[in-house]
Amino acid sequence: AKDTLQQELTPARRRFLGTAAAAGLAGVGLAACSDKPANAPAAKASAPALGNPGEHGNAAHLKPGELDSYYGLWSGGHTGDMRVLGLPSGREITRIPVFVPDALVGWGITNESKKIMGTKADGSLKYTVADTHHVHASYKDGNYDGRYAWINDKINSRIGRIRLDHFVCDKITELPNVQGFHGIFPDKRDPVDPKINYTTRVFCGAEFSIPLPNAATDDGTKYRSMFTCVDAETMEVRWQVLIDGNCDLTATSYDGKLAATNQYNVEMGVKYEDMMSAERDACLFFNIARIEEAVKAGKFKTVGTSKVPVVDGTREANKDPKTALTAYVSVPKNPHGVNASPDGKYFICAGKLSPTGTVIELAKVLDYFDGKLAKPDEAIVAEVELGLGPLHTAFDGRGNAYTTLFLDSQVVKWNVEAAIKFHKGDKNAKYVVDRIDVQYQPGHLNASQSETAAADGKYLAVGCKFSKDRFLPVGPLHPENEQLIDISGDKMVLMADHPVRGEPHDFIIFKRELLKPKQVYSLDDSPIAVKDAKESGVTRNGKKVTVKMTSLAPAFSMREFKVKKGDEVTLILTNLDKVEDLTHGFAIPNYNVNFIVNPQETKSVTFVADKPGVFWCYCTHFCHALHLEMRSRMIVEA
Ligand code: CUK
Ligand code: CUA
Ligand code: CA
Repeated sequence: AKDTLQQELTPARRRFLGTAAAAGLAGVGLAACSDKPANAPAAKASAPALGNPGEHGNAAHLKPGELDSYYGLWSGGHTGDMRVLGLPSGREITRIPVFVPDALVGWGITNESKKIMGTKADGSLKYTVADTHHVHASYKDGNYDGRYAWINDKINSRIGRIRLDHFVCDKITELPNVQGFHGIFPDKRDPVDPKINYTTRVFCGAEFSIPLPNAATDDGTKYRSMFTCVDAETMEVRWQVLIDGNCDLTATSYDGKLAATNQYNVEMGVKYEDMMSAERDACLFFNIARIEEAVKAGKFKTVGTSKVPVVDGTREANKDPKTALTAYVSVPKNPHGVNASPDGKYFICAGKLSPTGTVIELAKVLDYFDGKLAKPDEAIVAEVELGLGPLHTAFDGRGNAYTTLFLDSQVVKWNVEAAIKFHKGDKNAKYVVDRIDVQYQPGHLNASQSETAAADGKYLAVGCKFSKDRFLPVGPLHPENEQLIDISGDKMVLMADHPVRGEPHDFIIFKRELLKPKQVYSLDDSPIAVKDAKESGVTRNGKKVTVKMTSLAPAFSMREFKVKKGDEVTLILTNLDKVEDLTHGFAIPNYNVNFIVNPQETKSVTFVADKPGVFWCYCTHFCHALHLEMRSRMIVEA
């Protein structure tokens, strides 16, 4: 085995892999998703772009004590969490548990987190698996305002909200009537009220079609998909739109008037062969103001037991553009990704199975809704060849788009206005500006501030789905390779590889000044805070026992407490330490209890004291020279 490893890592072997892979490029098809060697020539990849550093040189390496200049919010994939990275260093600063339990903070253990996550009648968690793909944050005036971020769970169709003052999830909503909730995007302002220049809605696209209401029907022609609007503040579902085809990703316009989803299954097939049978699929636009008028006017139905208003967005019901709620703009074969350009003018859909990028002009989509265009497809202003397997697009704010090419293992930089000229017939318009190999097979990419009107064109992060030979081997499961590219100059320059634990998809990158997180809680943040150590004690109401406790390094307010076997114990712990970074933990052996309390934070747990004996409750989070001595005894009397 050692020999094999050695062989794998020798330069000759890598060169061989590179050439073989390059030769294999001609035959790419669906098979490129397979376990074949990476497409990008490894020999080339192993020669880093030193000697050609862009404006940022090797800024990816920060000196000890230096802080990053950007926050990155990453979806965690099927770990169900959200990751916070600092950029350009690529250092992972924290993980925010959302849909799945987390042992560090006690997510899924404390009463407060269980209430957010959702429980069954017996008090256990409703779900313990999730699959997060997309993270987007709230806007004001076209830029991030630092209030919230939202993240999707594709498995159980849940949307989670993260408060960006505390970096914690505070609400989760399960969407009714849908499966495979995938694309998510907040609006950027209200379509009608000019005073509402900030996010008030979050749009959610459902990828899978199901019988409505769900029933055991194997006839796929009866399955339908919906587009959902969630209220950004209350997190309640406002309305849904019944559509033809499916949803994949979601984008919103800067004027608040339009939202869109790319559709790869206009065929409404249940097998992939059927899903790729049509030459063109679609980018489906939603006229938000009209949809909300229809809801207000009572022109909706409901589905099953759900009370959510469902309006009709199907092709058949929306033939007259002047009253249409939806417009289906056709896009080549199984597109993936729809992204809004920072100038507010265009949505770009990548072709995935077609080597093209489609540029749709939003002003023309609005013209269509005004009856000024005969067909929605007249809003297409460019459809240009980019390379094989285009997926997602980011922007630099200087008119250039950057699209991942999954099959080519590349990022292509292209100029949008030049692409429009080329499409119009100016064959001298050179729209492809640059290409760079990435390692390997990129999915999402995003540039600093790319999803805002303040796109700054400095850094581009690329989420490579395969890392192959880029890191020390750690067994069969490889990390993902999040690469960082300097896009400040004409040529893209690869700056760094960063391994991340599987399996992030999308992420956003924004200037650190846009966030002002709090680093200490307020006692008033919790209605059950034990605000003074003197309030500590055990109170009994029949078999229900409440234990109130505080922590102040290096001691808990009660060195011991007694309960009786069979009691239902609710333990409330407030951390009275005010010092930044002074977190305590609270673990009870054999009771499956462990959680942390940050400075001035309160949490509670409820459990049945079913085992008699002495249980040393101890602090799990290193806090003080006497951290190991920071204990309390729970004495459960038989
Ligand atoms: S999807 Cu993963 S690479 Cu879920 Cu945004 Cu495109
Ligand atoms: Cu308190 Cu460790
Ligand atoms: Ca299709």
